[in-house]
Amino acid sequence: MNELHAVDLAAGDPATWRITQHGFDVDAQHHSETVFTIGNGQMCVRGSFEEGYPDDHPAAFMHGVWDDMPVSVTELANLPRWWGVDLWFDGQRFRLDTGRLLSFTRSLDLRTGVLSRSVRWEAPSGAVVELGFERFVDFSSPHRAAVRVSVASDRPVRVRTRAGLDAHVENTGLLHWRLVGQDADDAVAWLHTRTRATGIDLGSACAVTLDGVEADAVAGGTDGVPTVEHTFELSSGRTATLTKQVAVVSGIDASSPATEASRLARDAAAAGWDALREASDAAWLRVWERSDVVIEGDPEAQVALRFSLFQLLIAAPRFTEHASIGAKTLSGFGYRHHVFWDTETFMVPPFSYTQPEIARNMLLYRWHGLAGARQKARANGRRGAQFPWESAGTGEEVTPTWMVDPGDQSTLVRVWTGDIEIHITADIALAVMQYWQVSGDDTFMRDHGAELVLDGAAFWASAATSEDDGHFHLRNVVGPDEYHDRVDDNAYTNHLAAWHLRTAGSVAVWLAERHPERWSELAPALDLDAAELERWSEVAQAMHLPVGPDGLLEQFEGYFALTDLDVAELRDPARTISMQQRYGFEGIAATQVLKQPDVLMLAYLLPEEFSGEALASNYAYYDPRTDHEHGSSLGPAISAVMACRAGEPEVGYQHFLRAARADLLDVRHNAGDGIHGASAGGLWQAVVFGFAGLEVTADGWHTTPMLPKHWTRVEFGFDHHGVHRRVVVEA
Ligand code: IFM
Repeated sequence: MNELHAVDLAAGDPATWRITQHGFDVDAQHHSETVFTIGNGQMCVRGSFEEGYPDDHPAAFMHGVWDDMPVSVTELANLPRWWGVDLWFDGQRFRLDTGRLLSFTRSLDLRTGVLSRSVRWEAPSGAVVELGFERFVDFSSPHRAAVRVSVASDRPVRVRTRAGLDAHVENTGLLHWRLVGQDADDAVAWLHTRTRATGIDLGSACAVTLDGVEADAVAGGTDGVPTVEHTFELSSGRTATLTKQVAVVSGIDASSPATEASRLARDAAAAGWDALREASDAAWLRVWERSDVVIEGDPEAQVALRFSLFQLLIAAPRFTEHASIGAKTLSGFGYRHHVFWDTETFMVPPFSYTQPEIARNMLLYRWHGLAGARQKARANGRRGAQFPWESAGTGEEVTPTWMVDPGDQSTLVRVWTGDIEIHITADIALAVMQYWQVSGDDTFMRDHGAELVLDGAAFWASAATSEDDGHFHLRNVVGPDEYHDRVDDNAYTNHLAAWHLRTAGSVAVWLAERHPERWSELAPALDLDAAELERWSEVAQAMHLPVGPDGLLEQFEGYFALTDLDVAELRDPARTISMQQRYGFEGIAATQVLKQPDVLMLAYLLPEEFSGEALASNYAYYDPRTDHEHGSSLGPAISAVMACRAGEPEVGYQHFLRAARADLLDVRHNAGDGIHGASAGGLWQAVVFGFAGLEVTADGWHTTPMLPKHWTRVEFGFDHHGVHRRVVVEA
């Protein structure tokens, strides 16, 4: 088992609501910055220290604040640093790489999103200082956050504090901000910046107060760094507390964001820390009442699931329908905040079931991106809407075309996903249908969902090519298993395309019958007539969907002829790199090893297409050929569900642990780039759809539980057609 990397997941409640770190481990700095990310569904901040540390990756991101970059096209601009507090004791700057660290504890309360840190530090002068840090991002409203620092010393000490804003921030070397204006007085500092390429204005402000000592505040700062400073004598036995009430507002939300941010910060200071905490805590409580999942008998599973839900909840767009959750959430620079199929397939379902308003926002983000999807389809000579493999602010394709080969940093490799990983269009339709099925939200379906499904179907009907064998084919695609790209007739893609076409046919009938006014508006706009609907049904029926003995599907044409690697090598516990790193891109593509479930992903999403026998034969064939340990982080949670469906919950539990540990234990050594959002969403699915076996159908819902043997009870809620249901599964 992996070491707990200084994250102590102690047993028992309230430990199962808390991530605690004892001692500072510089080697795990980037990992712990990710783990201790907090936020409110609009803005997130990594757990970087208030005072900074050499080679830290400090960052905060806000939905919508995109700026251009080379190669990856666009990314969210790292916000001006608003959480910083610099401290000097007897003229010596406090930072953990100086002086002597006597004790360090950091703790994230998942119930309230408050991050706290206690540090006992001996200054180079010999004074022993106790410092307490707390910060939270107000969960009750989009723009506010607060930081509080308390200091006490074992002997009289002269203290200088500097709290402000800093525009000199970067996205791993790239600069995104121009300075527009700044100022500070003895209570408030504010900053007005503008993104360099996209011209988005941002106002940041902080109101600074000091309690427990008498000290004059002085406005200060340098270009791009407005500050409020205090200097005072601190006698031993006294505690001074500095509070920084912060507001960050973008030009997307206000016409004068700097003025609005200053107003919000001053108001927050007048209301005080406790009032803001109360509002924020109450908002968290309301969310947890619907989202929490209780697992009894397994504290590690419990805390890991709450942590995953917490990370999704802070990144999910609660205040806008123009944003969604990127593959690495808002917690790091990984994948440049781009939105993949990870979102609809892995992250939307927990929201559809527990926070439907948020799921709706995420699906509306795709609806707002329809123009980009249509443009992509047209550029490829197709009809309808072809959703981008990676999307950002506008819904246009933003997948980079080349990347550095991780195995050989001097080489570039062509990235095909943006060109031909087309299954995302059906994945989005599936998320729409799932949301509709569980929420019963006909209004969304009438006004937005139907358009997403129908225009996606038009894409499939134009993308599938009719061949002499009498079938329609989808050639030169990438399926979920990216160890094999540029393949023909990927089973996942073909089956989902056929499902999408059939489903769209039913949606068209529903819309025409139930909402004829909307149908008569949409049909001409999307160029839908009887002939087009007929073609959808013809393509779906004649799609090339070969089935082998016992219902075994070939992952793509020619897959079974590839080299079958020794399973022992794949399962070798000593292996620490992915099979692709070991064999290279071309080498692994010549084998049957999978990066992540592909046919089994299909069986997971469309179980009605698999008989019991077909499920068993596909599971028996593909599961052993999957690079579970070092392949994609998207795989393990789905493998957990499939193991349950194959009647093997203990095997499922081993997969579940891989997903549970992805970020908390940094099992892939890349958590520093940000949370694996798909793994986090998949973890909820593993528990709810796998171990608890929840299934919602047109006729209602039921469970077929299959708990790991040491789990004694699972309890969760979900909203079914507006009614909150509670499910309790006991061993
Ligand atoms: O979308 C995934 C893909 O399935 C595997 N590679 C990483 C992407 C982003 O998480």
